[in-house]
Amino acid sequence: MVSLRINNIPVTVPAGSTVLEAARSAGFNIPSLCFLKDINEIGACRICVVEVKGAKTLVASCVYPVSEGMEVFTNTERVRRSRQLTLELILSNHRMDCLTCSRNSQCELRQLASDLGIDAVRYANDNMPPQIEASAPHLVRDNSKCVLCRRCTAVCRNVQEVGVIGPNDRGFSTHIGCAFDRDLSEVDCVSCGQCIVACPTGALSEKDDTGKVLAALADPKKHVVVGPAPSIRVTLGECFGMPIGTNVQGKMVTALRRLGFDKVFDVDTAADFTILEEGTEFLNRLREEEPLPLITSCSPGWIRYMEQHAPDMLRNVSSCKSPQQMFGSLVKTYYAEQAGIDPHDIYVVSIMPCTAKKYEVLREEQRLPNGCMPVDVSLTTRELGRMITQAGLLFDHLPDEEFDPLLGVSTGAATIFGASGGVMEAALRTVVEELTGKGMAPLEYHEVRGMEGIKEASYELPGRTVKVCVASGLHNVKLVLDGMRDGSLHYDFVEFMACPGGCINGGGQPIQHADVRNFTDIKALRAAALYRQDEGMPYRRSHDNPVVQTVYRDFLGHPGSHKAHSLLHCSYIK
Ligand code: HC1
Ligand code: SF4
Repeated sequence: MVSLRINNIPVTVPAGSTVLEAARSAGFNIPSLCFLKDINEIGACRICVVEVKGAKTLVASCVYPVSEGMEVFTNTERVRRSRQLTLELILSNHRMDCLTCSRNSQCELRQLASDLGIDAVRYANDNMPPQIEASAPHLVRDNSKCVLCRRCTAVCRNVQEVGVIGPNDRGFSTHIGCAFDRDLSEVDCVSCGQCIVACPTGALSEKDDTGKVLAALADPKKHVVVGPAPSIRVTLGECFGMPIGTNVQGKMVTALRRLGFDKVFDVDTAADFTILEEGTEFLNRLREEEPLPLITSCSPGWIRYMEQHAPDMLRNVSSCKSPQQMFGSLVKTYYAEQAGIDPHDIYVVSIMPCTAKKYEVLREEQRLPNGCMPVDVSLTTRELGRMITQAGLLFDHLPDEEFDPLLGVSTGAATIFGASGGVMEAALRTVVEELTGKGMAPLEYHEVRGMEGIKEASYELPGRTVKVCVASGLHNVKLVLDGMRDGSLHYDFVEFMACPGGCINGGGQPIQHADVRNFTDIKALRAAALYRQDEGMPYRRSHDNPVVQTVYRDFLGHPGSHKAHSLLHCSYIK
C-alpha cells in the first residue's frame, strides 16, 4: 500500500494505483476525456492534469502512478486554467450543433464544458461542415465532432483486435478513419459497435432506423410484430435514468404495445428454440463423431470475424440461425399460418443490444423458403429508448404487461443468453439432462458464469468427458482460436460472443459516461439482473417451454427435423 496526500487529505491506496484513482478514493473527482479504464490509458488529452509537489509540469493523473509521501493538488488556479484552455482548444475544432446532435444530453464534451465552467467559446469555428461517413449498415461517423481521444481506435485494436480504424494524416489534419480513408463498408469491420459506446461525443452513432419502424407502424397494410432480445429488459431502464441492472420487462412490453405494435412477442422464446436445435446438433456430432468443437453462431460480430479471419473454422460453427433470425423465421411462418396473415404483409422489428444485428438482418443466406427475410429492421436499445421518449410515454409510470403468449413464453435458460456463458449454460441444461436422464442433471453451471474473458469447464457425462469453453471479446476469441489451431486447446463445445461480457455489453446498449464505466462493473450489474430473473422463472430449461413443445408438435416436427432445418438453420458461405 502507498500513503499520500490529495488536497491535504491523507489517503492510502494499493501500489500501482494512478493519481486519478487515489483521488477518487479520497473523494475527489478529476475530470477526464480520453481515459477509459483498461482500454485507453494514454494520458493524451491533458484534461485530467493535476499539480504534484516537486514536479516541474502538470501531470496527467490517469497515467501518473502514486508514490509514498506524494502531495497532489487537483483544484488549484493553475490546474483549472490549464484544463479550461485545453478544452477551449478542443472546442475550437468541434462542430457545435449540440441542440440537434444525436448524443445531445449524454455528450461527455458538453458535460466537461459545464463542469469546467466554460461559459463562452473564444475560438469558435462557425463554418465547420459535417463530415459524414455512413457506408456501413450499422454506424455513422461524423469527424466534425471527433475530439481525437483515440477511445474508438483503442477498443477496436486492443479489445476486439480488429484494428480497422486509426489516425490518418498528421498535425492539424489528423483525423480518425480507415486506412487510406476507405469507407468502413470496404474494410473488415465486424459491426460490433464497441467504438460507438466508447466514443465520448456524437462523432460515432448507430444508424438510426426508427424512421422505417414509424413508417411501418403508420401503414395500415402492415402487421407489425416486435420482439426484444434477452438483455434489453435489464438495460432499457438506463435510457430513463434507472439504476444499472434494473429489470423493466413489464414496462418494456407496455411501452411496445403503446407504440402501436400489433403483437409484442419475445426473442427469448426463439432463444429456447436455438437451444433445442443447437443441443440436437451437438448431440448428433458427439454420437456420430462429426467435427468438434461445435461453436455457437448467435453473435453476428463473431460470424463476420470468422468469415474474415478464421474460415477454416466454418465446419465447426453451428448451422443454427441466431435467436433474432429464428424469431423472425417463426413469426413469418408459424405465426403467419396461425393468424392467417400473408407473411409478406408482416413487418418484423427486433430490439437488440447489438449494432451487428443491423447487418445480420440483411444477410442473404437468412432468407426463408417463402421468399421473406426473417427480420425487417433491427433497432438498438438506444433507438427504442428514443422512440419511447419521442412518443411521450412516461416510462417509469407505465404499468407492467405480459408478452403476447403465442411466441411470448420463455424460460430462465433463454433469459441468461444475454450474458457471456449464458448460451453455454442454457445448452448444458438441456444437453446434460438428455444424456443423464430427467431429474439427474444439475440446473446451474456456475463455472461458465462471470465476466472473465475466457472460461473453461469439463463435465463427466455418461461415456465421456465434455470440455467446454466460453470466450467474449474478439481478442479473447482469437486467443482460443489460436490455441485450438495449434493443438494446445481441445474443446467439445465453445461459446463465442464478439462483445466483452456478451450482449449485456453490446454496441447498441445505453451509453454510460466514462466516469461511470471507469469505476463500476456495468457488465456484472446487468448480468446479475438476468441471473436474478432466471431464478424466479417457472421454467428454467428450454425443453420445458410449453410454447416450444407446441410448435414442435404442431408445426416443426422434432428438433433437427427437415422443416426445422429449412426455417431455423442456414449455411454461412465463406
Ligand atoms: Fe444476444 Fe442472442 S443473446 S446474440 O447476445 O443469441 O444481440 O441480448 O438477442 O439473436 O436471444 C444479442 C442479447 C440476442 C440473438 C438471443
Ligand atoms: Fe472496430 Fe467494431 Fe467499430 Fe467496426 S464496429 S470499427 S470492428 S470497434
